[in-house]
Amino acid sequence: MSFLKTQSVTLNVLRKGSGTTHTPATIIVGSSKYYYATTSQPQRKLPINFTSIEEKWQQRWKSNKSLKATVNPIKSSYYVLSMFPYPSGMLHMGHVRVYTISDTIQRFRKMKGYDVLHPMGWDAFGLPAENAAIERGIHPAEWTTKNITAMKEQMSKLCIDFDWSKEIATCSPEYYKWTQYIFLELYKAGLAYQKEAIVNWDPVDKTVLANEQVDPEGRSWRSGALVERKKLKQWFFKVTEFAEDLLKDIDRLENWPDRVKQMQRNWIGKSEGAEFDFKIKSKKLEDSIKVFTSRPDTIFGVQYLVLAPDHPLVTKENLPSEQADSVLRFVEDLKKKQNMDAAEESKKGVFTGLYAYNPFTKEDIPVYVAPYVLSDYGTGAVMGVPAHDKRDFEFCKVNQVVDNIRYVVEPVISEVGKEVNLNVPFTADGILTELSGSFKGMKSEIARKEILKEAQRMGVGKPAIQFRLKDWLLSRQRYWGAPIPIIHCPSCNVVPVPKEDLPVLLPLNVEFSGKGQSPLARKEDWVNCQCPKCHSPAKRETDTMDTFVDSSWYFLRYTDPNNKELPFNSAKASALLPVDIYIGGVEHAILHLLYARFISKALYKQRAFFEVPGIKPGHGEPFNILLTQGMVHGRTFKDPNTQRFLKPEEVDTSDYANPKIIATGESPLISFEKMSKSKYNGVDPVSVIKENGVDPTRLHILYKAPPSEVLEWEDSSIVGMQRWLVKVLKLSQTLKTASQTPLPQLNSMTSVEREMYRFTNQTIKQITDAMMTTYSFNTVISDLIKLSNYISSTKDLQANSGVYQHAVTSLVKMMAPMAPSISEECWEALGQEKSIFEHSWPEFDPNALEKQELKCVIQVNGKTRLNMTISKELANNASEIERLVRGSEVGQKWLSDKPIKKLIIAKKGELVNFVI
Ligand code: ANZ
Ligand code: ZN
Repeated sequence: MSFLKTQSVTLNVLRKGSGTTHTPATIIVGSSKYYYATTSQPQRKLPINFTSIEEKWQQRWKSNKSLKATVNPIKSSYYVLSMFPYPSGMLHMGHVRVYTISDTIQRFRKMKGYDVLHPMGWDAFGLPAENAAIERGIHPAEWTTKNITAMKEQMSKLCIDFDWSKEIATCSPEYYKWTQYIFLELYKAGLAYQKEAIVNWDPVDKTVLANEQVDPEGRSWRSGALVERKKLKQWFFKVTEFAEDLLKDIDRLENWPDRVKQMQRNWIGKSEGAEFDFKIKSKKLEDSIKVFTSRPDTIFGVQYLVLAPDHPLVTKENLPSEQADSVLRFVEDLKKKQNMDAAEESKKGVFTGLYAYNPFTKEDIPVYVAPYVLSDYGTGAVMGVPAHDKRDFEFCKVNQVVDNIRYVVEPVISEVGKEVNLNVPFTADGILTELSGSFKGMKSEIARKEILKEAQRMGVGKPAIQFRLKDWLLSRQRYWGAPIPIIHCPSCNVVPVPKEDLPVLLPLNVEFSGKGQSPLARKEDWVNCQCPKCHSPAKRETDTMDTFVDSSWYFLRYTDPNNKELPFNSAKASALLPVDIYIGGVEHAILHLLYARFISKALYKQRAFFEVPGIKPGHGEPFNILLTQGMVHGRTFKDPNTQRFLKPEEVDTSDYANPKIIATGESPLISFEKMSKSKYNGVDPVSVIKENGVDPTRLHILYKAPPSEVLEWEDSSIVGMQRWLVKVLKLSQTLKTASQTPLPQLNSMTSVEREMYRFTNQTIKQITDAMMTTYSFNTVISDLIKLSNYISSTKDLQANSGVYQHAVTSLVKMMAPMAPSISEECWEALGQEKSIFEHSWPEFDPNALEKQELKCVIQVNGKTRLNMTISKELANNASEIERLVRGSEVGQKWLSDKPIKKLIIAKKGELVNFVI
């Protein structure tokens, strides 16, 4: 998925109506100049050459056929998925991080005996390719293919073990044929439809723009023209049909981060309340205005109604003739407003001349039109309660609707602040005042129910639920995407392309100017076709699908990537879904994951795949565990005087901790920030690997921070990982000549052996746990370092001890998922013939975990006098403990020959108190 796609343009995006501001991001495009922080560290002297060892093993793995088989294929399948990248042409550290994590998990699972699926592919449609075509004259297909080749090459350097036999590219006809097929399935199920929607229109280039192509001032990124809002027919997926399921089933996602779940809940935004009818008082029309409110308890405070500017009532025929012209002029002016978001923020409105009847207060109240009421939420009309809603309050003031704002709810503890502040609305729940008739004195919560009951009785209202979630606008007036498989016929209207005619191929021979209609619309020989129903001349749909459609089902295709009959075989998909663990950036927390959930649920409902009973999370949820990885931040230098970002060549970093600005000799300001071109703080993964080796880099990434936290990239500390790997390799080499010795029985181990065996097993237990449940690879690595320190500090055990050998082999095996090449090298040094990945993960021996010795605190009359290590078997043996204490010098001193009145053994033998 594209970190890059969301980063592909340096513009700010404001999602309409949500108030969510997406942070501006920066382009990292294949061929553009990109500054990398220099990795000019003093050359380190290391006794091994990581690159040559890594190359040796990569070669061997390639030719080793038996590696493809799982170690012990009795266990079930395990699907490890990392979000597929947008082929920008260049890997960045974020990619390296995500694939290192997924590779570690999948190698571990393979060694555990699972039949693992770890696929990779390309999210290959999208705007940057089209822009490359417009700006540089390269065909999007060519640009994309080149980038894929380049990135695959870079990936191969990272030693990531992807199953390339499952590779997919969303821009290939073999893939998008099925994206089109799924579109048709949804169409057939009534889940894809067309309606008018507002799009960003560039009046200079005469083209539709994506939201990302409109800057915060509302100007086109290319022409600089102020973008207009135009209504065009667009295609939608009916996500709202699944709103309730998408919301409810979030509770099933036990293994998703809470933060992501909350973001999804907020996005879906369920709101419960009521719909009220207000009868219009007009000779011209017999109608009522329906409003949606979340606060039925404020019905007595309704002092006016407000309609959205494109509410169906707002027409010349419906409005009183004195006001009609001015209202329509107001609405027209709004359409021309450059910045609609600002317009919606504005509380200016216009009186329609209409009045409506509030059935509770029995008053006629004025009806207004204003842009702060959105046409696509609720009923597109609101009841104005200035006393209790902030927006209504402001509207009332700005337009001088009424001068007595009527407070119908007051704070519960009314004694204290009985006087309501009339300069602000009171928006909380409270107690209904005497202005609420028979509902006076009720708490808001109860009043909501009672008023609703009364409204139902009078036939003027009913309970209602609203979702903030909107249907998914999926059509794009763009070339580089999957064509929507629809034909428009003058007599039959909208006709789906018959499935046997799929794919609707994207014609390659088109012209890219970036102006006017999309290249597809201008390609007449492609557009003109025959209606599949009546065979008369017809036209193809020229819109293509949003790339989120491509990525909303790719994980299903991986389960059966070469299927020529269907998008995937249902039994195959059912066997592998839900994805066991999905790893990717948190920037996809909302849209991608929501769309993938929607498509999965829609296909699941059609039984395109099903669930093996008992497998969580169920109900067509596609992803079981979600691991959202944090960003990689780069070391950033700024001039302390000007705050200007400094380029790598302006800073002398030969002393890593004390960099100097070359021109002035001053110390720059140092911070860690999101890597970006404009901050010159990017790090090129390929050169990092070249310089430091793959395995040290992988370990470094995993060690510096837990997966979900920000990683502050400092390649100066990779050397720590290099040194440790060298140490483990040496440790393995000490065993080279030793003959392999079996593990002795627990009870025949010496105490030194017993303790090392315990330590090793304790480490296996902890690490296995972390690899299965917490993914805290940083603690895994520190546990491995502790184990290797323990092994090398145990001087009493020789290389030919079975316990010692067990400790070293376990250490190397547990290192293998994270540092595959060096672990193989160690494994070979240990005299092993088969690849380490053909061996299984070490199992821990629960019997070994108990400590054989007790650290025992000896007290005399409650005062601590002595610490002693005793054998565990003696823990309850009072006379033996007494003998040992008396036998020691200190014990002898405190006890001398005095008789023992009482001997108290507490804490399972860890505390012994002699009362004398
Ligand atoms: C009267 C009222 C009184 C309201 C009060 C709120 C507080 P949520 O909870 O987010 O769903 N509303 C309804 N439709 C709207 C539209 N199309 N455009 C703008 N605002 C709209 O918000 C529901 C509330 O948002 C509704 O409840 C309505 O204002 C407003 F003390 O009705 B309320
Ligand atoms: Zn026809």
